[in-house]
Amino acid sequence: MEFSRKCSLFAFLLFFVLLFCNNEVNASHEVFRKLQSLSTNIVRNLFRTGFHFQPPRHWINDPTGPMYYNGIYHLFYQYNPKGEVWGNIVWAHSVSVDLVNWINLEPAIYPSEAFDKYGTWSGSTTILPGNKPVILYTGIIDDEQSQVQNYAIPANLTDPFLRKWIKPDNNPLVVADQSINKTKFRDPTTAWLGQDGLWRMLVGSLRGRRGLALLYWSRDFMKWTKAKHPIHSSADTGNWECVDFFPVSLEHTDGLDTSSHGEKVKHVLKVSLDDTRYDYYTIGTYDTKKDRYTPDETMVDGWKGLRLDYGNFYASKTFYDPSKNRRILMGWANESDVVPTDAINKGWSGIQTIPRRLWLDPSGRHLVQWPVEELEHLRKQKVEIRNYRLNKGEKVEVEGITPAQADVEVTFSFSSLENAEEFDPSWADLYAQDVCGFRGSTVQGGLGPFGLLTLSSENLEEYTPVFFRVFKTQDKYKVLMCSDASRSSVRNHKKMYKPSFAGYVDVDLTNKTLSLRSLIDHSVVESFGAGGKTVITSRVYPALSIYNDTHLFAFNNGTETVRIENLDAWSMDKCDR
Ligand code: DQQ
Repeated sequence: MEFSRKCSLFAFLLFFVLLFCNNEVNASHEVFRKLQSLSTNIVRNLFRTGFHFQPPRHWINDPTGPMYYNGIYHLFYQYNPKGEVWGNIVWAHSVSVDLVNWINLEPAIYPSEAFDKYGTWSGSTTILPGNKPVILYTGIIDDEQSQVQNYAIPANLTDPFLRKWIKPDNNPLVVADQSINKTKFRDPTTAWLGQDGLWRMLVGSLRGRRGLALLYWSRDFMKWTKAKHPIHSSADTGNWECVDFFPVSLEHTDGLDTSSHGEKVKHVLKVSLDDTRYDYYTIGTYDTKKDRYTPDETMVDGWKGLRLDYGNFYASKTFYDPSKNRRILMGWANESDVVPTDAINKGWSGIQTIPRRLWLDPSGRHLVQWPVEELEHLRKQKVEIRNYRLNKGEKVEVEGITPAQADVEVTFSFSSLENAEEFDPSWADLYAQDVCGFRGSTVQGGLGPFGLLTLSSENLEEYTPVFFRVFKTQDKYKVLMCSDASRSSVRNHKKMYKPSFAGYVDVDLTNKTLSLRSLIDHSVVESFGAGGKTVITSRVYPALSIYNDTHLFAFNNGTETVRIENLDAWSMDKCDR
C-alpha cells in the first residue's frame, strides 16, 4: 500500500479509537455507582505534581468560575468529595493571592435543593455593578440529568475569602423551553453588559449534530429571555460544553473586561467539544446590534479548528484580572491512565494547568498563551547552556537541576531552511497528531526533529519528547510541534492513553530560530512553542524516570545542525495547595 494511503487508513482508525475508546472515565457523565464509595483515602505520591493545582485527594474536572475579587483569586472546580472517579459533583473552592499557591476551602456549592439536587455542574462568575460577584451554574434536577441554570451569591461580602455562598429561592433562573434538549443544556458563561443595558449570557447546547451557543438576555439578571437565534452554531460539531466568549484587543496584549467592545476589539468563541474532548476556538466579529458572532473567514469552525491546547486539556475557562490588566486561562488536564482502578490506586484524578495569560497574536490569526509571571517565583536552582552545537543524532544532558520538577526555556537556531523535508500533500487532511504519529522524534528528518527529551530515563527506555519538525510546502514552511507520549512509560498498560499530541505553529522563520518552554512536573509536561503560539499538555506516567532517576536532554535528529542559542532551566519549588 502506498504511504499516503496507509496514512489515511491510519487516520481513519485513529479517529475511531479516539471516538470510542479514549477516556473511559473522563469522557462522559456516566456515574460509576459502584466506584463512588470505594475510596481508599490513601493518596499515592507517585505522579502527584509539585507545582500544578490539585486538591489533596479525589477526582477533579473543569475549572468553573475563576475570578479576581478584592485582591484574591478564586478558583472553583468540579470535584467529587467522595471518590476518585467522576460523580457527586460539587463546586470545590480554593483561593490564592498569586495564582500559584492556593488555600483549600469548603465547597462553595453542593447539591441540596430541588433545582440542583442531582448535581451542581459547571458555570461562571460575573461581577455585577457595585462590585457584587454572582455565580451562574448548571443544576441537575433528576436522574435523567435534566439541566437548568441557577445562581448563587456570597453570604457575606466582607469575608475576604467568600467562603459561604447562598442559592436564593427564586432559582432556577432559566429552564429549557420545548426547543431545547434539556440534557444538553449547560455551563452558563460569564455574562456581559450590552450598551442597551441588557445582560447577555450563553448556554451550550445541541440540535441534531449542530453545536449551539444559546443566547439569553436580562435587564435585572433575574428574569432571562431566550434570543430567537443562538449567538453562533456550527454543523456537525456535536454538543457544546463550557462555552467561553470574550473580547481581545487588536492593539495590545492586555486583557479586556468581558463587556468591552469597539472597533479595535475582536471576539473569541471557545467551545469544549463533548465528542472529541478538546477545546476549540475561533476569532471573529461580534455584531452587537444583531447579537451574532461570525468567525473570521480564515477560521476553521469545527473539529479541525484551532485548539487552545493540543493535548490533555478540556473545559477551560478565562477571566479578566483587573489587577494586572490581563485575561487568564485555566484548563483541566485530565488523566491519560483511564481505567477507574488507576485513579482509585492513586487516590486522586485530574489537575488544573498552570494559569496562562492569553492575548491575540498581532497577525490576528490565533491566540498566544504564556504561564503567569507569578510562576517564576517558584524557580530555584538554575543551569544554563549557551551556544551549543547539536549535529545530526546528538543530544546533550541538562544537568544540575531536578528534571522531574522543572521549568525549561530554550531557543534553537539553524543556519538554513534548505534541508527542511517535503510535506506530503496527502498529510494536509490529517490532524497534526497523526503526522507526529509517524514522523516522531526518532524518525530522522532534515530540519528537525529537535527539542527536549523530558521525563527521560538514563538510557532512554522511556521519555516524552517535545520537539519541532520543519517541513517545506510549495513556497512556504510548515512547523510541526509534537509532545509525544508514545514512549513515555515502559509500563505496558493496555488502556493507558499514550497519544503523540501535536499542533502546527504559525511562526515566521525569517530569523531562523524556534523557541520552546516546557513545564515538567512528574506526570505532566506543559509546553509552549514559539513564545506560546502553540501549546500542548501531555499527561504521562513514567515507571523508570521518577524523582531523582529522571533526566532531561536537548536533542537533534535532523540532518541540519541546530544550535542551542540559550537554554535556561530551573528546579521548581512546590506550591502550597
Ligand atoms: N463537566 C461538567 C459539565 C460540563 C462537563 C460536569 C465538561 O457541566 O459540561 O462535571 O467536562
